[in-house]
Amino acid sequence: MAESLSYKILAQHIIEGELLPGREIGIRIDQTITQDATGTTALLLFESMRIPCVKTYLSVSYVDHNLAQFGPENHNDHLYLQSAAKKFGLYHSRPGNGICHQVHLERFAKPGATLLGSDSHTPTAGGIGSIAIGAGGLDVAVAMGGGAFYLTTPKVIGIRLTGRLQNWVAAKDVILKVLSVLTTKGNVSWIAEYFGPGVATLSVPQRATITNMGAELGVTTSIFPADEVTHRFLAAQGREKDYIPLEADAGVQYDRVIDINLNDVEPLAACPSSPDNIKTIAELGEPEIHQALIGSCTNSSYRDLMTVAALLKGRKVHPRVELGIAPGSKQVLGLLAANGALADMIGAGVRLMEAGCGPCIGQGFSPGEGKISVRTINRNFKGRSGTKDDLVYLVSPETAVAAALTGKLIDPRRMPDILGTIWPKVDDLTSIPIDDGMIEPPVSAEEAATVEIDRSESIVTPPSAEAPPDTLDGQVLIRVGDKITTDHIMPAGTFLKYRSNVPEYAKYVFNCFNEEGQPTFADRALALKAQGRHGIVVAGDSYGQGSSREHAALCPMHLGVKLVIALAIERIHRANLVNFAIVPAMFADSADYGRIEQGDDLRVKNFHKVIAEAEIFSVTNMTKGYDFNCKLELTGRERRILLAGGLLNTC
Ligand code: MIC
Ligand code: SF4
Repeated sequence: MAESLSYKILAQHIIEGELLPGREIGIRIDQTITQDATGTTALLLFESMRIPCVKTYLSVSYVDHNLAQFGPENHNDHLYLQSAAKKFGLYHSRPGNGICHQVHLERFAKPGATLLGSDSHTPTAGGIGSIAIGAGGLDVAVAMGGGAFYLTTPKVIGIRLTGRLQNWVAAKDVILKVLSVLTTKGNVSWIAEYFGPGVATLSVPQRATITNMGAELGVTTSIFPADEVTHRFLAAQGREKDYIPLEADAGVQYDRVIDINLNDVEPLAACPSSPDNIKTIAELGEPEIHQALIGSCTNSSYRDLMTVAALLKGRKVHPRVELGIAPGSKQVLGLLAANGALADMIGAGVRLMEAGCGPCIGQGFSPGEGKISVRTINRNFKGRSGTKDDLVYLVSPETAVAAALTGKLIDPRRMPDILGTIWPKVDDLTSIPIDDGMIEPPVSAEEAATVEIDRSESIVTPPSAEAPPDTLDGQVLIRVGDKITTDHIMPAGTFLKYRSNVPEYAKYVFNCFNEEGQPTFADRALALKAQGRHGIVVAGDSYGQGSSREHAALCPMHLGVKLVIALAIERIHRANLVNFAIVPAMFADSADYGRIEQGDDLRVKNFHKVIAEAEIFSVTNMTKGYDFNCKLELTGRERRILLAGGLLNTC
């Protein structure tokens, strides 16, 4: 039978189960990524498994998120990660070397490999033909120890690309177009596989922009074939030996097909405050902007930034606008410095930022209130920029630079008329001077044995989970709406410094919903815990969208939360809940969501039996005096993990 590319790679890596949509499979993981915001916890959990050395072909620990270093905590984490990498056989990419996904694409990602990363944008490597999946840190730790990664066998959406992008239209516009069709909801357990004649017109970094933002669709991953374009990209990186041609079999029947003619794609924007709130730029009426940010793992490749530099050359950023640029990697920054493009940016008045995540995750460069910020990043969830009621538009580098030069969010195709500029065609480099000096390779086993792990006091061992009680005597600590992201559950930005200290970080669970002068979510949860009772979270559709951060499960767990009841829960967050023994349930009848209020006491009897075998179970609302049904869609493995009190207890 003709097979999709995704199924071919999955079939080569399957260890348990059968490749049948909806069934759980376990796959072997070739490579892993951790980064400093999730990596400290992941490596602490790996340490607790007492495995002397990683068992993957390659595991890389990146430092790219917490570069602001307000106070000692981030630096303490970085030193821990550097020493743990030496001890356990990981590569260590030092701060300043760049964003994990960009560096991984350049230096390590391979067609046909499986990659698991404790970051939701790990599917960036799908641009080179890897099956690259984002997961919680504990799942990545298990994979580092040689354990399988379990997932529901996805269905495959084939996205057929034809034609060629017009000048001024970018790969970012393609993925925004896909988001306008598929939205950020309802795509759990699908893979987006790109195919068709339009594929060959896109470079690897362009493909990676598209697969990167597949994370916003909520799909398991996105993938492109590996072809001559991939071959040239790898050759330029001095990695020709990593190339293998890969594509779907002719005549493959995808579970669904979407057609995109690249000729017809227009410059688009994801408007405040969701990546699927898509409009054409032309529709927006050219609003004034005050800020532009070019960077992030979505759009900070050499090609992106050379395009931007060429447009800035000899011009000045509009006086009302601050333009920040954060290159994706040291390699990109070095190339821009060597060919003079950096001088063109600086001459135009750019605020140059470190090669790292920086403002993408709310670390500085927060926009003023009511001021429009256009950004080439991938998420515009309300408040993620660090400003409560922010107005962030997600756009391509071409659109961002046009806005920065004119002060207005204009269709970049108007640039020739307004500024007399021609479209700069940037060719990919065929050879790149390679300097991996900021990547520390693993040391020998003898040297590793002598390494002392650098563990400061700010690094606190993560608390362990407990098995659920047999009668759940709980209270609804909060009832939230649809599309609640992990940024709502656990804020990032300036709170990132508490990532290695769960008791401290847990004080800020659902921080954006806390009201001044009122007990916080943490206060309410701890008061309940002190009575020997448990917290319950009630949520709407698509709960836990966005990042892979397992702290969105780990911190509520620490506060005594044992049950989440939602209309739907997103893949990575759902897995993290199970890993930390919080039961992820769904309303059997969506009308029951509207009947529950914060503060209601809920009771579930025979909870152990329910977790062990029930598909439907009854919950009593003690406060309002009625019963309602919930669904449990769990595999046998997940049921065992929950009953054992979390994944670590089963390792
Ligand atoms: C993000 O973009 O939200 C992050 C920060 O990269 C997260 C990881 C984290 O919270 O540390 C992600 O995307 O998984
Ligand atoms: Fe970093 Fe932003 Fe990419 Fe997350 S989305 S990895 S914060 S650049």
